[in-house]
This record gives sequence, C-alpha cells and structure tokens, in this order.
Amino acid sequence: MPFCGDGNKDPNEECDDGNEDPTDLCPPNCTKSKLLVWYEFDGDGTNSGMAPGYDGMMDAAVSYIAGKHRQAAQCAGTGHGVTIQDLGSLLQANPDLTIGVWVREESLESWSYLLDFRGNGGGWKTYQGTTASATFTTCASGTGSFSACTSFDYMEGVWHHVAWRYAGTGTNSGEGAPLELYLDGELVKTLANDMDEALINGNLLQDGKLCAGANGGTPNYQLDDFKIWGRTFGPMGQCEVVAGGTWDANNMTCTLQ
Ligand SMILES: [Ca+2]
Ligand SMILES: [Ca+2]
Ligand SMILES: [Ca+2]
Repeated sequence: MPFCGDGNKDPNEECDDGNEDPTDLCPPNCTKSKLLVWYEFDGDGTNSGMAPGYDGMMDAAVSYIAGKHRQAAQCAGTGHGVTIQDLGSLLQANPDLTIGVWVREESLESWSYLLDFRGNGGGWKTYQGTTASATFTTCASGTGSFSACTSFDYMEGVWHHVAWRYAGTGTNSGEGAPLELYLDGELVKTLANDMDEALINGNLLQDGKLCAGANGGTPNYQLDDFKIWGRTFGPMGQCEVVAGGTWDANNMTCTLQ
C-alpha cells in the first residue's frame, strides 16, 4: 500500500521525499512547506527553495567557510553583500511570512546590516552588533506612521538561529500584524502593531540585501540556511520546522539539534 514516507508522490500527497527532515521542502506530513527561498551558502547563492528566479547575487568579497550545515557565507569586512533581486515583489505576494537564518558573530566591532528590505515606510532592517555587547536589533516601518525597533542580546562565537514571524493578511493599512522575533526557536521579542499597519507593502525596496556590510566599521559574522516561507507557524512549527529543533510542549521550550 502506498503511504506518506515511501518516497513516491501518491495522489493524496503534495510531495514525498521519503525522509524525516521537517525543515526541507517536503516535511514528513507530505504537505509542501511553502519554503520559497533557501540559500544553503554551500559555495554559492543558489536558491534551493520553491520560488524560481530568486538566486542570491553574491558580491565578489563574499567567501565561504565551514558553517552550521556544510559551508556558510562569510560576511567579514566591507564591500560585500548578497542581493535578493525583486524580493519586494515576492514578499508583497506573500505577506504572511517567516524568515529565518543561522548566524554566528565572531566579533562585535560596529553596527552592520544582516537583512535589509526596508523601503520608505515598509519592511524591516536588522542591525548586528555594537561596541559593547552582542545586541541584535530589528527596526521596522509600515503603513500609517508605524515605526519601531526592538533588540535582544546573545552570545557571540556560537551559532544562533534568528527568525522573524509576521502574520500579515495583505499589504494595506489594517492588514498588518505584530512582528515577532525568535531566538533559537523561542519567541524573545514582539514589536507591537496595535493598528495592524502593514509592514509588507508597496513601499518595500525592490531588491533585498543580506550580509549588507558595515555602517562605518568592520563586521565579522557568518550566515547559513537563509530561508523565507510564504506562511507562518505556531510555536511547535517555529521550533521544529523553522529552527530545526525539538519542541517541548509542557515547558514551552525549544531544544536545537
Ligand atoms: Ca507516498
Ligand atoms: Ca523531507
Ligand atoms: Ca550551508
């Protein structure tokens, strides 16, 4: 009898890759994960996700070193970056979205931009590092007058999983949602958005940027497994699908692999 997990796509299945990996394109329930963009950074910026035409364009200064999973993109020094062409259009078509990435910060010498797809009144940008502590800041803007930032601290020198969860229903004012920030599979901060202003809207920059260099200093960090899903997940999925961990429902904690 055919079954989900036998490696063959049967009529009642969207996919079946025969493995038990919850984080890939075809999770063990045989329903496609809506993983649109997936940069594994194993020597290039090829998109292993479901959205064709969204390969990352790597600046020449980006190099590769041993990463969380095989290789990682090395974002050290200035003059580098990964351009995600037409990211604004992709996000506007999927305003209910999750973005996740593994980050390892080697040293904190200045501000630098890890992820930038903010326009004039839309999207969000992250600032990585300060001179004093391993602070990770996200600043968002949206329709109306929405503009807010939040930060959390983490330990440098080790891999952390960082994710943003945004359950928008559209790109107009009133169709937005709070922006939730996850560290290592657990919710650590929420940018409140009481008027549901849309962070994903027509003001987004056309092209997104990763690894976007420094603001007057010298960043030194690595990225691996950058992913964008065209959907959001509950706490268990946020831990297991997005961060690749194991969710303990009794204690509401996520243990990473
Ligand atoms: Ca099957
Ligand atoms: Ca699978
Ligand atoms: Ca990798």
